Amino acid sequence: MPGRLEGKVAVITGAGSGIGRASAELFAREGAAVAVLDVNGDAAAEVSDGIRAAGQRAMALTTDVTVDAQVRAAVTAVIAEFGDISVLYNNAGIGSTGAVDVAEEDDWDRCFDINVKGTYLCSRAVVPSMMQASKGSIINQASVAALVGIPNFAAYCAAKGAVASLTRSMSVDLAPRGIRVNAIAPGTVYTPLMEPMLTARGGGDLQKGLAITIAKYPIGRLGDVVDIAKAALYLSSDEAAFVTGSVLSIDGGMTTI
Ligand code: 1HS
Repeated sequence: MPGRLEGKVAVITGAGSGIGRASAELFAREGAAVAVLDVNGDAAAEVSDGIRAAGQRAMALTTDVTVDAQVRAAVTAVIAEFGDISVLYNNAGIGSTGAVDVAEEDDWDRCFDINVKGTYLCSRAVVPSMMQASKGSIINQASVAALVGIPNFAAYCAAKGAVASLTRSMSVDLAPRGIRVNAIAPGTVYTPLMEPMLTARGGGDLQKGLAITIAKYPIGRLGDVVDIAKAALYLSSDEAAFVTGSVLSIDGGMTTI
């Protein structure tokens, strides 16, 4: 049976770990040639090597999504290796904690640089390739923090809100060119990105922070990286041909209460 992404070329940022890694592995199993981008080149190489060892197609690129020259070089390398890009998953992200009165300016800037500017730079670099093919799917990683207020997350809420708004803006501009643009708004997924926040929430106790956080989720657990990867797979695939401009909550009901 053909895979759901057969014939597609997918670029995934922040794919050396967490949701990005799970998505890279899932997309490759579903037939995509996957470019694994990460600022941590060793992590990207490990993910790419694993995919190739399983007999699927992948390449690794060391890429800081906030540096335009690196982003452009990566996109050029992917097109040279695999051809025009069909899917871009702007997954690379960083957390930032602190209410507005204590949020550090450096953290604020870094949060916006990676989460928002990185999404812009990668999209800008990839869109010409998608226009060439008159089709494509871009998925931006928003968050439940784009939809509801999360205590002590001022910069993060603001940045993810910007990602959701950018998604809607991109979707109207790019729809006439055959390019769909959607965002995923995950609830908390247990990844390395989340550990400092969970530990802080638990007053220095990771397990306590986890328990406090799980209590916010009607479904009774946090997300798993695969929960989010499956949503990204759907949005990447032709099954989502009529879906653009959406912000898809994958959050165990967290934003309903
Ligand atoms: C990090 C991820 O985007 C979720 S933001 C924190 C939400 S919650 O788990 O504190 O309800």
